[in-house]
Amino acid sequence: MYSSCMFSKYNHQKIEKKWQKEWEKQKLYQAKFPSKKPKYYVLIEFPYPSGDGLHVGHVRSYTAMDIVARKRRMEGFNVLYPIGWDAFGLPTENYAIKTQTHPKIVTKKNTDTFRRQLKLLGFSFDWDREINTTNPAYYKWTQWIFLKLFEQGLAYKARTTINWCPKDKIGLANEEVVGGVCERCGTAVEKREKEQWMLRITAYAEKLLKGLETVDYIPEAKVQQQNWIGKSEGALIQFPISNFQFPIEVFTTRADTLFGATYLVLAPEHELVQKLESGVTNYGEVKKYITDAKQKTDMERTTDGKEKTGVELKGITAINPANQKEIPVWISDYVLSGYGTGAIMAVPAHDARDFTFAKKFDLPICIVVCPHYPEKTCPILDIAYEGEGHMVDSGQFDGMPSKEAKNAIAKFVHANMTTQFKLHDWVFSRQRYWGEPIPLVYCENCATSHKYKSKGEELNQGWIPVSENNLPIELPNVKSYTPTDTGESPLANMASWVKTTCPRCGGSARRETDVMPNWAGSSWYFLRYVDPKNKKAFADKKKLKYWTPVDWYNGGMEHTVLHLLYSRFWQQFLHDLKLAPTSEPYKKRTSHGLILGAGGIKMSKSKGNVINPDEVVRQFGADALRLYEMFIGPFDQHVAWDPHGIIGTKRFLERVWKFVLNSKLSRFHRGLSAKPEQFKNKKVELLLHQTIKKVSDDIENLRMNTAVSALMILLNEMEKLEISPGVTGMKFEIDCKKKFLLLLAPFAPHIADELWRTLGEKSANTQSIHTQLWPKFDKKKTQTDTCGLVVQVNGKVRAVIDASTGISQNEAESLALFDQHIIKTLDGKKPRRVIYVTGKLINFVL
Ligand code: ANZ
Ligand code: ZN
Repeated sequence: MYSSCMFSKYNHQKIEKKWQKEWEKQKLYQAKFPSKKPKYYVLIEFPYPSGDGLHVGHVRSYTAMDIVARKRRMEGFNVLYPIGWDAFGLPTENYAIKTQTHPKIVTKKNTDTFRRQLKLLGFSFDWDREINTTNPAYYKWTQWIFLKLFEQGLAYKARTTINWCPKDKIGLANEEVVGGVCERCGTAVEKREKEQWMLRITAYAEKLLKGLETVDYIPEAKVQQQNWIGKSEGALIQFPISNFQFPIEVFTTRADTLFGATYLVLAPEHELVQKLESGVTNYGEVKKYITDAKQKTDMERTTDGKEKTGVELKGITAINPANQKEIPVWISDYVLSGYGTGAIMAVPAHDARDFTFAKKFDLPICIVVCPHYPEKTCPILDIAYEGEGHMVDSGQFDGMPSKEAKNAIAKFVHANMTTQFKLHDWVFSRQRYWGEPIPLVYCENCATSHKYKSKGEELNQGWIPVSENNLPIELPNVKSYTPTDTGESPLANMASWVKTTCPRCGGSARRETDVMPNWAGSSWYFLRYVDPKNKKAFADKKKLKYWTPVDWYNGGMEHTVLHLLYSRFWQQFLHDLKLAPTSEPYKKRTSHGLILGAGGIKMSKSKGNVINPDEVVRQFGADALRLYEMFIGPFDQHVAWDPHGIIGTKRFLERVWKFVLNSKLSRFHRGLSAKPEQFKNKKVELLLHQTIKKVSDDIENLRMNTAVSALMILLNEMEKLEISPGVTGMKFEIDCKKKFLLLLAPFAPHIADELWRTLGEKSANTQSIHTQLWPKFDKKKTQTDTCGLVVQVNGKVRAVIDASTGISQNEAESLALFDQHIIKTLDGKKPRRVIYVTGKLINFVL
C-alpha cells in the first residue's frame, strides 16, 4: 500500500470554513498603505442590502472581479478590493412605512445577512474598509460635498414635475411608476409641479463628453453616455406668427431643409400655446390633448414606431422665413418640451418622424434635398430621405450641396448657431425619509439682506448652508415614515427639528426637509474606500493620490448611464476644486450579464425560481458555486441558471482533489516498466504552458467561461500523466500540480489553498497559495499552431500526434516516444537511427 493513495474525501464544508477563518486571521486581503508596491484598485458596484439577501447575480460579478483581484495580488500588486453598502433606498423605506420599523433596524438586519453571505463565498474583500452610505460618519461627507456644490453655484432650487400618487399621497421616483400607475397601489400616477433642489450637471456636459475619450470603457457604456449627454450643433430659427407680435423659435440641426418646412409643431406644454389662446379656434380640443400628454413619460412619447398623435392650432399660422409661405402650427407629444426650444420646424421629406406625422394628417411634403442632382428626378417618397444631396426648390440655394447650405441658409434667415445637450440638470431632492438630509436652512431675514457668502447663496436667496462643524445633519427619529398629505417629506412633520436658528444671522430659520436621492452616496463611495475612517476629510490626499483612480470597475448595464455619469460628475467637480487627484474616477469599465432563472425568465419570489446562494454553498461549496458561475456562459451575456451545471463543477473539483493527492509515481511503481528520463510528458508540458497563457489572457478579458474550460482540459490531460521515476519525474509531477493549482486559485480559492499545503518537497507549504506568484509561461511552448506529426517505425505509420509546427527533433522524439502506440510498437527496443523532417515526420529505424 502506498500512503499517498489514501487520500481523504473532498469535504468542502470543512475546508471552506477553515480557510476563511485563516485568511481573516492573517488579514491576507488587506490593502496596505503606505506600500512600495504598485497599486491596483478593483471595484464592484456595492450592493443595495435588500431584504431578499444576496442574489446569485451578485455572486457572478463579484467572483469575476475577485478573480481579477486575486490574480493581481499574485502578480505583485498591492490590491484594493473593497466592499460596502449602498443602503439608502426605497424598498427599505417602503418596508419601514408598512411595518413601522425604523429603516436603520431593517438596514442593520439586511447588511448582517449580506455580510455573512459574502463571507461564505470567500471573496477577497478588505473587510476593514467596509462602508455604509446610511452611516452618519459616511453621509457627513456626502453632505459636505453637497455644500461644496452649493457654494460653487451648482445646486439650485427650481420647479419641476414629479410623479404623484393621489392615493398614497406620495411623490414617486420614476422607477416606482410602472406603466403609468403607482407600483404599490396601482393608482394612475399624476404629474405635479414641485420645487426641487437641482444639481447643475449640465455645466459639466462638455467635460463629461470629453473625458470619455480618455477612459477604457466597453463601447456600449461609452455610447450610452454619449447619447445621454446628447450633444448636437444646430440653429435657432424664428418663425413669425400672423397677427401675433412674438415669433416661434425652433431648434434644428438641418437648417438646409428650411425651404421644405411645411408646418411647425410645439410641445403640448410649450408656454406659447397659452399665449396663443386668443387666436385658437379649437382651444377645447387643444386643452384636452395637453392634459393627456402630461400623463405620458418622455420615453412613451418618443418611442419609434408609436402612432403619432397631435392637434392643429386652428386659426394660427406661422411664416416660413425662407420663402414667406404661411404654414400651419400643430401641437404633438412627439416634440418634447425639455429639449431645444420645445418647438420644431417639420420637414416631412427629410425627417422620418415628421414624415409619418404628415402622412397621417395629410400635410404637404416638399423635397428640398435631392441625391440625384443635377437630374431632377425626385420620386414620390415612401420614406423620408434623411441623407445629404443638393438643394432643390430652395430659391437662390438651388444646386448647392446640402452640407454647405446648412450654414448658408441659417445665415440667410439670421439664425443663431447653438449647441444643445439632451442632458438635463439632476433633480436632487426627494420628499422622503430614508436619505441624507440636505444640510441647508431657510432664513427669511437673510433672504432680504443680500449679503452673500457664496454663489450658492446668491442664487438661492435665503438658503444658508449649515456650518461644516455641525455636519452631519443626522436624520431625526420620526413617528411615521409616510410622506405628509402635502407631499412633503415626513421630516416636515417634525416641528422641533424643522425649527432652527440661522447659522448666518442667528435669527429663526427652518431646515430643508427634503433628502438626497439614492444616487448621492454612490457618487463618491470609491473615494471613501481609500480612507474609510477619516474624520477630518472625506479621504486623505496622499491616500487618494496613491489609490485612485479605480483601475477596473465592473457593474451592471443598468448603471452605465446614471450612476456612472453622476459619479463622473462629482469626481470632475472635486478634481476642479483640487480635492481629487484625477478628473476621471474609473480607468476601465466593464459590464456583466444577468443570471436568470431556469428557462431564461427573471428570478423572482412570485415565480418561486430564486436560487438561494446559502443553500448552494451548503450543498456544493463556495468553490463549486464560484466555478459554476464563471463557467455558466460568456460573462457579458444574460444566462439561465442550470441546476445540473453546479453538479458538473463540483465533480470537477473532486477530480482535482484526487489528482493532486494521488501520486502518479506510485501508480508507476505498481505497473509500468522503467522508461528513460526523456519520456517526460512533453504533451502535458506544452498544454500546461498554453493553459497558463490562455487563463491569464482570459481573465484579463473576463472570458471566465473559457478559462474554466481550459482548466478542465488541462486536468483531463494531466490525469493521463505517465511519469518516469526518479527525481526529475517527481519534480515534473509536482511542478504540474503546483502550476495547475496556481491557475485554479483565483477561481476556487479554498480547495486550491488546501491542496497547495500538501505539495511541499519535504515540509508542507506554510504560505498560502494566494501569496504566491502567478505562474509564467514559456513563449516557445505556447505556440498554438500545431501540425499532425507523422510517426513511423521502420517506415510504417504508427501514429499521428499533435505537435507545434517548429518542433525540434529532440522534442519530437520525446513526444513520439511517449505515444501509447509507439511504446507498444517499440516494445522496449531502442531505435538504431532516427530520421526527422521538421514538423512533418519522424521515423524510428530499429
Ligand atoms: C428640422 C429637421 C429636418 C430636423 C430634417 C431633422 C431632420 P438631435 O440630433 O437629436 O439634436 N427636434 C428639435 N427639438 C426637438 C424637440 N424638442 N423634440 C423632438 N424633436 C426635436 O435632433 C435635432 C432635430 O430633432 C432637430 O432638427 C428637430 O428636427 C428635432 F430633415 O429640424 B430637425
Ligand atoms: Zn439668517
